[in-house]
Amino acid sequence: MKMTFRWFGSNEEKIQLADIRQIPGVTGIVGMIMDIPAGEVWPVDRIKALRKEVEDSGLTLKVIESVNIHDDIKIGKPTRDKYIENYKTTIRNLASQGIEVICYNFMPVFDWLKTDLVYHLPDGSNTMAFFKKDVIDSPEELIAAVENSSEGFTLPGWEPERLAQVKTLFAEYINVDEEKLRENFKYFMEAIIPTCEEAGVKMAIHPDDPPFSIFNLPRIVKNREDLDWIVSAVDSPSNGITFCTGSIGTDPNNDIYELIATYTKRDRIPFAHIRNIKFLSSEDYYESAHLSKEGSFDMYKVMKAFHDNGFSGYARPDHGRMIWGETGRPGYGLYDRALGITYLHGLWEALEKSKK
Ligand SMILES: [Mn+2]
Repeated sequence: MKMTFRWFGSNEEKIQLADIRQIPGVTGIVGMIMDIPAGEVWPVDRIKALRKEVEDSGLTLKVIESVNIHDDIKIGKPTRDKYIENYKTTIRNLASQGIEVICYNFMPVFDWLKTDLVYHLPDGSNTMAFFKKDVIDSPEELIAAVENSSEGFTLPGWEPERLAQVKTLFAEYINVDEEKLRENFKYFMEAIIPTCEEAGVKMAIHPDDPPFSIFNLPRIVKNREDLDWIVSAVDSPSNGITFCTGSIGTDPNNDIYELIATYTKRDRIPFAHIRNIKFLSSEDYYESAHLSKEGSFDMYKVMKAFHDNGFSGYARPDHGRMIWGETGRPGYGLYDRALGITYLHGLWEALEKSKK
């Protein structure tokens, strides 16, 4: 396991690379370039500059999260071929700078969804939460609510250029059901995987968050059946999964320990998001501290499933709470993610040593 920390770039962050460097056991950054719209080529010089900045701080840049997929690819419009060619160029450009893993998702219109970005916990900290009853019927209203509580930060997956087109996009997805979305996924993967194999890059799809349909949009990364289909759609080690416990695990029917074991064994998890959540009902939850007893997952079992099946990929603690008065981009503070990392390392060390 190679432990990393997501960082949005010096123009986007209060958190300094020098601070991340001091978290024990963190070797690398999960990077991104936020101002490149989906569909455009990532220029080599931009990637090189980011890499230099990260490496100058004593960290590595091996994982990018995310290179977003243009909606024309997901919808299957004739223009998709142009965007697929751009994506292939981006893959080559990233590989030329040492990138090994690209995290992405295949969710229509927008990315992850929480209904409360500042949910207060009894200990005085706050965190993100999801209450199914609060999923507002109109996407516009929901977007306004998210924007109002994002503390002024651009949230990954909720970029302004994307939100501006929401209405148009909804209309374009009217004829895209799950079957059609799968077809379009396969078309995309068949086109890019040879490039990935050649360049030595692994694609790692992030599960849908939440793992069920919202606003009647199709979802194809929700459960074991979906994951099985995805990894078989194009059978290549470059077609992998970002195993996110806090997304796929929010459906209580998904046995995350079994899923981790299955896909680690098959060498299809190049990247993992490891966090805990606390269920308040079978549908509602908040993102708890990482500790098993603070949430609903057995984090020892999570780490054991990775460990015992030979996980050697990149991992990050995913989200954290806001603690000690920290403010910033919801889910992405410094302190609680650092605590999470240290705890995950503790579990890992115990697993390593008890093996002998
Ligand atoms: Mn995640």
